[in-house]
Amino acid sequence: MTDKILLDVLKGKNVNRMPVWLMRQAGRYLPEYRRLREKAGSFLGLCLNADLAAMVALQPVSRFELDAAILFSDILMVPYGLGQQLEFREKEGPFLEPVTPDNIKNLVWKAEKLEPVFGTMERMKQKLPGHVARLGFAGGLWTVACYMVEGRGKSGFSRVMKTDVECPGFMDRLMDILNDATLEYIGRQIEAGAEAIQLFDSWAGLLKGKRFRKRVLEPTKALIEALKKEYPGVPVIGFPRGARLEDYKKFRDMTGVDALGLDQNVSVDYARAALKGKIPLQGNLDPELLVTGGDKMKESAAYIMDRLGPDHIFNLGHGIRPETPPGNVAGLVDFLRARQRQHENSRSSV
Ligand code: 1CP
Repeated sequence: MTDKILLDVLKGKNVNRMPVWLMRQAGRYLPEYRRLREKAGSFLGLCLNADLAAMVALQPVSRFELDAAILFSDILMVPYGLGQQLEFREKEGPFLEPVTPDNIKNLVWKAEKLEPVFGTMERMKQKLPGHVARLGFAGGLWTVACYMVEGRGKSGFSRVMKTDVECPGFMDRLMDILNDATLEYIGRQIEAGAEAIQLFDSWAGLLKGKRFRKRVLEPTKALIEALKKEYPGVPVIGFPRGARLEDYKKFRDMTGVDALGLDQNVSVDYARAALKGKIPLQGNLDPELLVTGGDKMKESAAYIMDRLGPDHIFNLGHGIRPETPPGNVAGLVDFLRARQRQHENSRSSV
């Protein structure tokens, strides 16, 4: 056993308490984040300022009793390191100059452009309390390819869906480039101090059947295999958000992930009956419930905890929404801790 309960769960050890962390736990819902974000001038500037980014990563951990801190960066830093033009516009999200068969040759990976991101992880290693696990992350290759080809997020992904059907060779080439860049991006995070990695395949759910296999299952398996060769002791949490239920199962069984992140559309009962057992699960409280808070949030959290815990990694089904009152996050974490103590007491008094 280590003193990091999240790592214990990821390594299959028995634990008496459920680890908790929340996707996007650092971000716009926190006033102290908004202040540092303003100081940095832009979101990209914040990601490339190791001192400020490390402070941001630590903010939620100093407010709430969480078991992990996640690197403060973005999945789109890989396209940035490949030289693709990237801009985060206020309230509109990311804009990239779309990659096409004509300009793909211009993508050249330069890890040195991301030196500050690795510096953020080094600072997290120096500053985080010993029981808090350090998570690194990257986007799933399909999801990052979606943004690179589409050029943006909000308006949907029709261009990349069409390109994948009409120019599969181009997509294969892009995914190969992304595989190599992502491997180094993750490797450098591990060398800087990351103890586990989450792969966010946020748009996995756009695909099904053969295309899910080709763009999600196979590339994830290859990436994890290569990663495990170099860093066998570092667990990987996979998150194929929006995937069909049968695809979640395939993802669990075929990719080599050490834990499976569930979005809020996977029912807890299905997860318990069909997904739980082989590897730890993570998720899947609806982030909307954290916006409303109150008894409904607590009931759903208790349901997840009772049906899936304690070797479950408590989390949301997707990132915290910016409009979430920070008090609700405190309410959730305190509720989980208190309920756990209750369970422990009732066990020890039997
Ligand atoms: O204005 C701001 O301050 C920027 C908002 C923001 C933040 C706080 C963006 C822009 N990215 C991030 C940080 C971030 N992104 C983290 C670290 C913080 C943490 O988790 O605590 C992580 C893990 C991500 C991952 C990420 N970025 C994903 C995967 C998870 C998910 O949400 O599905 C995706 C899809 C992105 C792309 C992205 N970056 C930012 C935005 C607004 C988006 C989504 C764009 C869209 O498709 O609409």
